Amino acid sequence: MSETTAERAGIPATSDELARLDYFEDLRDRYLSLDGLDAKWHSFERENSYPSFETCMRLHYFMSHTRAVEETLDSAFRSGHIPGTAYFARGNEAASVGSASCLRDEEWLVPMHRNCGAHLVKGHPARSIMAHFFGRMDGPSRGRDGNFHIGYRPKKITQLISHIGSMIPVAAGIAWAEKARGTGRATLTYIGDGGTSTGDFHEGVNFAAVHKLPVVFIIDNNQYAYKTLLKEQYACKSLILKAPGYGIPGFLIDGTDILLVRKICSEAIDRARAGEGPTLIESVTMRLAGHSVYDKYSDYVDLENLRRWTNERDPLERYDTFLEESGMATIEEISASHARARADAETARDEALKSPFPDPATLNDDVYAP
Ligand SMILES: Cc1ncc(C[n+]2csc(CCOP(=O)(O)OP(=O)(O)O)c2C)c(N)n1
Ligand SMILES: [Mg+2]
Repeated sequence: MSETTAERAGIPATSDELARLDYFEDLRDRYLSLDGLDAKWHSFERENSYPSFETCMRLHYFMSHTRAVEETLDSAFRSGHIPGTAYFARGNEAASVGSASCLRDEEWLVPMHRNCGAHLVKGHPARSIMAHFFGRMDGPSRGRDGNFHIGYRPKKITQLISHIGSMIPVAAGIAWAEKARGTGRATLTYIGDGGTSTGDFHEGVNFAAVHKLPVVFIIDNNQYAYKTLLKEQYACKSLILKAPGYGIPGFLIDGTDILLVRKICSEAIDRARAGEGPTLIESVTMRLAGHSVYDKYSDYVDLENLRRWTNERDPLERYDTFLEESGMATIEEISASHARARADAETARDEALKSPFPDPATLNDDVYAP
């Protein structure tokens, strides 16, 4: 089926619709675009957005590998191999893999703590990520740090600053440098729904908008900031309504649909490369587990909402179903991809556990202390 002109152009969204916006119900097979105060619904015609078989299966492998890496780390934590704590991103695999898969090798990825999939698809080996979590020498910080406070310079992935919001001005700064050098390269970064309440978010997005910088901002709206609910986080109906305030285009999408994430992000990255400035994308998912491994999620989560998102919007299950129903892949091909993704995660864990701990005598090496 081909996309009609009306679908491409969009159907105006009324202010009444925007005031009643429901992330679960209203983003079924469609997305919202905002160009100034011009808000439009677009239906998503998956049939027009099929990548090649190889790309489809590559995306599948990395989504499955992301989940396998995080589940392997979760059991390693329970076996006592991870000092401190660990944050995982069950439910965010499509948003992370779909977006970061649009970047070129020479472009910078500026991830947050729920973007394991972005690390993996950009080329950060699972073995390095795991060695970092285990506090070993083969991790990028050589045992000095843990959790997702991690970067990987060989693949142009920045180290994460723990203070929420701080990476937005970093991404804007990288994009400013790319623009000054005339490289034509885009930069991609993420922020949580909670992170949008920080001053750094405002400063970074505003600066990028004013200077038309080649950067794409993805708001990973997973409906919680630790225990803080969305209604306690912002008073507008959706975070995408902030885009017109900055004078940049905005898109509100279902972040559990990898083909939609790929379409919207690749278009935003192309605009950045072409010198057309930043884009704000609100990617809605649900954090399908606790804030961290020690969090008693069931104490405060809306269990009915969690059940809906788990049953109907698990990104991996949605993509498995799509691949099979569209005839893109057979059940055997899908199962083989899952098996390889898991086996690779387990091999990475075994290899990472062979890496030594740092020598205590070298504790202060490479550590900045004024
Ligand atoms: C300035 C700051 N305050 C608090 C924290 C502790 N903290 C780490 S993650 C997190 C939740 C952030 O929520 P959100 O931005 O929605 O991201 P999510 O964890 O949901 O992906 C908090 C409060 C921090 N790292 N930095
Ligand atoms: Mg959040």
